[in-house]
Amino acid sequence: MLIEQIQQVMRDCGQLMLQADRSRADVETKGRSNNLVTKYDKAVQDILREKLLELVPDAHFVGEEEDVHESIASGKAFIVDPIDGTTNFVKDYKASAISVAMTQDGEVELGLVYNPYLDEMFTAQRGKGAYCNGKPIHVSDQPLEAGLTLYGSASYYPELIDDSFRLLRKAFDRSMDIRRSGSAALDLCTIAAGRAELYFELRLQPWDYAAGSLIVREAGGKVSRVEGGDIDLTKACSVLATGSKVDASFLH
Ligand code: 2AM
Ligand code: CA
Repeated sequence: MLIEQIQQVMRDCGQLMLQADRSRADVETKGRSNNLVTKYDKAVQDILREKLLELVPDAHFVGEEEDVHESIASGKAFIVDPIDGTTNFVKDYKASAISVAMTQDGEVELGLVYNPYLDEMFTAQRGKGAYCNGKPIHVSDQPLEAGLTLYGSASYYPELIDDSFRLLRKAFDRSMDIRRSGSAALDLCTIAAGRAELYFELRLQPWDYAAGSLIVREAGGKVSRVEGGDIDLTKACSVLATGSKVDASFLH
């Protein structure tokens, strides 16, 4: 089955991440000095492009490290982040993941996020539930007062930092505590698995959230923009994900 074949490709890429010689990772900056890319981001993306297009030859391919982003509006497309959490990868913080979504006519049909450090493979097919290593997962049914808030600091966008911390303070006041992982894809899977109740970040790219958004929804959670309205897979937008008993309207 296609979803199993994709998982195998992602597990192989995970081995490459685990075995990486980070002293020779060729760390470069893109734009601001905190926006990093390594030769491993590029190597993993090259493998994903080759192997995924072997599996689905007529699909378009959109990857973080690609210069040209093909259209996802019609037909099949892969939206791929070879290493989500690159700063963590460079620091050996061990919280990074490979994220692969497959869309059909602009809608996510398959979402997979693989965390090689914990050997956790999160998967979802539209209408068929969400799984971690083959076991069904569900979002938390706890209210925020008994919950954890995850957030991304939008550190790449200076104009958003004040707003991020203002909203964080509001969420902090309403939850038990806060956590910051540095990988949006893993944060979304953490919500899907019911390990935390609320996640937000004020600007992400589609490859950061395409797969994770389906995994959250299939696990019974809600995904929207922080300000309300649906997320967009064609351009950067904010992302809010919550468990089933969280009222996040205080963030709008
Ligand atoms: P990345 O590690 O793949 O670059 C951290 O706050 C999250 O923001 C990570 O998932 C990171 O993905 C993502 N992110 C969003 N926009 C980014 C940008 N312009 N540059 C780097 N990371 C970005
Ligand atoms: Ca990345």
